[in-house]
Amino acid sequence: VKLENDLRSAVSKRELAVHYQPLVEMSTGKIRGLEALLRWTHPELGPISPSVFIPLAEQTGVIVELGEWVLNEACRQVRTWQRAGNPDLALAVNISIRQFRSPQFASKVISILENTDFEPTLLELEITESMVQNLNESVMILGELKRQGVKISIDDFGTGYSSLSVLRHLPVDLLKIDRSFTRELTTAIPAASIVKLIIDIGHSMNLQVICEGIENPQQFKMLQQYGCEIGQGYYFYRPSSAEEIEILLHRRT
Ligand code: G
Ligand code: G
Ligand code: MN
Ligand code: NA
Repeated sequence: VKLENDLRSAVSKRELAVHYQPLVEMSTGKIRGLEALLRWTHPELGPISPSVFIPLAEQTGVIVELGEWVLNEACRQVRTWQRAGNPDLALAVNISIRQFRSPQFASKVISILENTDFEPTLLELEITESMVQNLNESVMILGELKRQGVKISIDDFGTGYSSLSVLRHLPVDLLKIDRSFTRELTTAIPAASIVKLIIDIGHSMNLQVICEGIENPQQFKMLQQYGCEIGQGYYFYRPSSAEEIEILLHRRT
């Protein structure tokens, strides 16, 4: 209960920060976008992992407020980097299920885009297959966002039970192949075959395919051969603070 209350006040106490991890164009090494990743430094306990506090925020409903804060902060920040010489820089933001299903989710996203002067086609909302429990409902929520040009990305793709049905029914733009596949890419034959298959299905549906968790040059080379166009992982860049990202972008433009 303590941690739960602390989380409620974390926003106003400025204990939260958005970090960013670059998404890299595999053929050129260019940074084509950034994934926003929330960080919480508790005043007594120190850094708390999002895999601990996101589920907590989800259970208590704080995630709705927290999610709005992240989206607003990340749009504001990335907009300044777009203005400073990276006009096509995309932003990927994780959306949790309770946030996705909260009243007015789509209209809140749209008003944040307006308030931050952020180009809708440069925003990629990351949802997971498991969030799509009710296809009709999801199609409605996503439809409103799609009409504005917002992109939809399926995070952790391949780990749910409904991958193909999600692709068949939802207006998806990007697939992010889960890092558990990348990890087994050079060691287990089924993982490599599945990754190649996902890349091919994605391309045949005109989707962009992102591979997560790339950690070494062997994985990078193999994915390049498979035709994967976007990569993310420690091999390229770790998630970093806004200050570090700013230096990185400045050096590269
Ligand atoms: O960055 P890290 O690997 O520690 O993140 C752990 C998990 O927390 C990941 O699954 C990531 O998607 C999730 N996460 C990070 N930031 C956010 C956020 O702003 N909103 C939501 N809903 N999930 C996030
Ligand atoms: O669930 P989601 O894909 O949003 O999770 C993103 C998380 O993955 C981030 O919190 C980040 O810390 C983590 N991550 C990013 N790159 C790598 C990587 O190369 N290896 C591992 N193990 N984790 C990574
Ligand atoms: Mn993600
Ligand atoms: Na993932």
